[in-house]
Amino acid sequence: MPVQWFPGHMARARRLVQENLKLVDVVIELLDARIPASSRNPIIEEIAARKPHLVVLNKEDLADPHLTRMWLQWFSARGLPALAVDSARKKDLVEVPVQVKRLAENKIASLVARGRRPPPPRCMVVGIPNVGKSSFINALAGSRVTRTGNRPGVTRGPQWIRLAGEVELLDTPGVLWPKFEDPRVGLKLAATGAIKEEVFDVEEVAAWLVEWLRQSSPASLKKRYGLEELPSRGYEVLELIGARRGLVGRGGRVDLYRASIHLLKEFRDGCLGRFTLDAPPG
Ligand SMILES: Nc1nc2c(ncn2[C@@H]2O[C@H](COP(=O)(O)OP(=O)(O)OP(=O)(O)O)[C@@H](O)[C@H]2O)c(=O)[nH]1
Ligand SMILES: [Mg+2]
Repeated sequence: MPVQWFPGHMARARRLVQENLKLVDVVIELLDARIPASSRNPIIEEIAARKPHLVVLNKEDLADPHLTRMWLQWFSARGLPALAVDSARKKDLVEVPVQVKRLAENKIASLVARGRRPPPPRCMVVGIPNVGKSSFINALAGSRVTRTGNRPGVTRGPQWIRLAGEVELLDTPGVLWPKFEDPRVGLKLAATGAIKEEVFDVEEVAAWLVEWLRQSSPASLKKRYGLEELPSRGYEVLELIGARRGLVGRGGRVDLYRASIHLLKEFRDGCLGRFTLDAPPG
């Protein structure tokens, strides 16, 4: 069953991003460093291209550092300034206002040339659900000015935040798009937490992720769950994980749903290691 999630509130959020574009000088596109390609919303990408545009790979702490460096090079080779950050680490964010001001330079210069005092640059922070937009803004502001949560769909409406006269930021609700052309994009978005669990088959996504891990880093799966051998089918690996963790139901059989939830949570929390599911093209 392909993963898909584009409810009415997301269509409204997409309109909100479109409507607010004219009010802002810079668009900050937050991507998930674990899936820099799959977390790029093609609709947002098109909207953002009309303004000076900064790419931020968030949750850098959960991604493979080598692949993050490659992705940063990939973006800059395409003329897109890009930074990698962990929104819980303040020092990662010092470069953000610097880049924003640089991107807003032309506008500031034209206001100064007309004898006007330029207001702080205005930025809209956009990205998929749960990528960390509100956390990123709170970290920049140095306090909890906007609500966050470890599930998609926390921010429901737009919210302006001013950073000590330096920059103004607009927090927006997470937006996906109506159809994932490649079904693997849906699986990766579900595995990393951008899609709410009620709308996808948790066991299917966990089995896919386990197969990916078995191929990319079998040692981390074996070590985390004390397994000597890994069966080739994802569901069989999940059975072993469930048995190891005592996630059994009635009759002593492994509860595959609970094993799947457990694996997804451990992956998202970084317990298995730092992984990037998308490699830069070419
Ligand atoms: N490890 C890690 N977790 C992060 C980072 N940034 C945010 N998070 C976590 O990701 C979850 C989602 O954060 P939010 O800031 O609410 O995400 P959002 O993009 O505003 O989500 P919506 O408003 O639902 O679209 C929270 O549990 C945060 O603590 C980061 O850089 N690293
Ligand atoms: Mg939010």
